[in-house]
Amino acid sequence: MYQAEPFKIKMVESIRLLSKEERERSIEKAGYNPFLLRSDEVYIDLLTDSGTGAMSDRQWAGLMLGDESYAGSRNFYHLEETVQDLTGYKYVIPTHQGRGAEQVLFPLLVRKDGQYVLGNMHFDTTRAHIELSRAKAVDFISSEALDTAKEHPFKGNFDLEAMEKFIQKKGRDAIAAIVTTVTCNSVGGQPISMENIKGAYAIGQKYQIPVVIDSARFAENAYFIKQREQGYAHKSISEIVLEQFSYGDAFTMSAKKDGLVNIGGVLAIRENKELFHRCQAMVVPLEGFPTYGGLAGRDMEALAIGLKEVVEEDYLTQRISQVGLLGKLLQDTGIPVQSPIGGHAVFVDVGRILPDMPKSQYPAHAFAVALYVESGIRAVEIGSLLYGRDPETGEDGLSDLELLRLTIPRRVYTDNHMRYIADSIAKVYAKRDEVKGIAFEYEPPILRHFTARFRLVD
Ligand code: P70
Repeated sequence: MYQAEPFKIKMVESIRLLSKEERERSIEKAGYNPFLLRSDEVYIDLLTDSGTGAMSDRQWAGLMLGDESYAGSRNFYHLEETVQDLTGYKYVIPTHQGRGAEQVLFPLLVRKDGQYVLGNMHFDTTRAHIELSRAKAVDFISSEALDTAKEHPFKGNFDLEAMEKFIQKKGRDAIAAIVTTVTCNSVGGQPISMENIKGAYAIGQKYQIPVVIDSARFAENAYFIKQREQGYAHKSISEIVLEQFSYGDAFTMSAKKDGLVNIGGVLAIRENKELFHRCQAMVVPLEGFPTYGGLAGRDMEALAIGLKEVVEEDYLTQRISQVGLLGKLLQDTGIPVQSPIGGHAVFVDVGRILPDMPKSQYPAHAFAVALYVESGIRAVEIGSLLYGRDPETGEDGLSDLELLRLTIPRRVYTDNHMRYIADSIAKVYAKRDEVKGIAFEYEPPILRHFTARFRLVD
């Protein structure tokens, strides 16, 4: 039985496809970096699912209930209560977005320079905050994730054995924290099983290492657990979410994803009052007074409502199946994608499409440039460009995978848009021999992909 969207559309926003000549001029002006395009130059924007979703009528109504008091806003208490109910965490601090929570928490967890933070796979801003705190981020993603053709229900899982061996080798004092990222963004929005989340926490407990859950896409992960993990089919999403969070000591959340808001974040501590007090002290100079943390009262209200909507199963079914539809359309035309399809995006394996292009010419980014020129679609590279250089050796081209992420905003595009996207990718794929590599004109020292400029190479 086909399931249609559990919403109808009350307001629309026009989008326009520029001519091919205009698109060529736009991308050249943007230094061949899709991040530097103006959004008016983009027809379908698949750069990110972060802050790009559509709010519901209830959330828009919530904006009108904003209490903009500097201290003690009623919207803070609504948010606090909602987060406590959803996650079981006692201490809740709003932040302006996910990285706001990271910049408060990580420097407090790293006790001395050169400590390690271990993760299934850290996302780029998380990695940056770990490095800014003078620690080193190490990934222990399961080997299945790196073979995009291999079907596995939980490709976001840690290789727990390898992580535990690393802890034993370095000694527990060398480890600042374990970060469990749900879903695992960098390998394709791939879920991590409850068993594995629990296993990472058990290791944390055994060696007394704090476990932080990077929870940007917590509801999508819970949905996959319900679908795929034995023993969860009959549980509600809220029950699964609560259990997921129980295997952590703190969490950071970019609420711009599963919070269903355009801006916002959360830092929460389960029960460590002392850590909470240290976070509270740091949030004041970095983000704002602890009852607003960089958000307007109205933003906190919209977030409290969004966090209730995102665990509705009808919503998640449509969300995950729309991403799945795009993935299936691509698979049906023989385009290699990370399989099974993840929660928030389809990841095209450009490494397999352009096997002869050197990593130093950033094949997935080159494909993104060609896709924009072909169709006005903006996608984003998740590969060697985003990965960056080794901070010690300066070595480049280090990513195991060269992926192009087609990130689907929540409640924004229709299935017809998915069909247009699939057709456009197929067109570039058919002409893949003509895709030109790229080289730096300007390379920023940190998080280089956001602001770099390039030229095409033959
Ligand atoms: C994305 C964005 C943000 C993110 C995340 C995880 C698992 C923390 C954060 C930081 C970033 C991005 C990437 C490419 C293009 C545009 C934006 N992810 N943890 O799209 O949260 O952005 O709120 O500070 O995925 O994946 P925040």
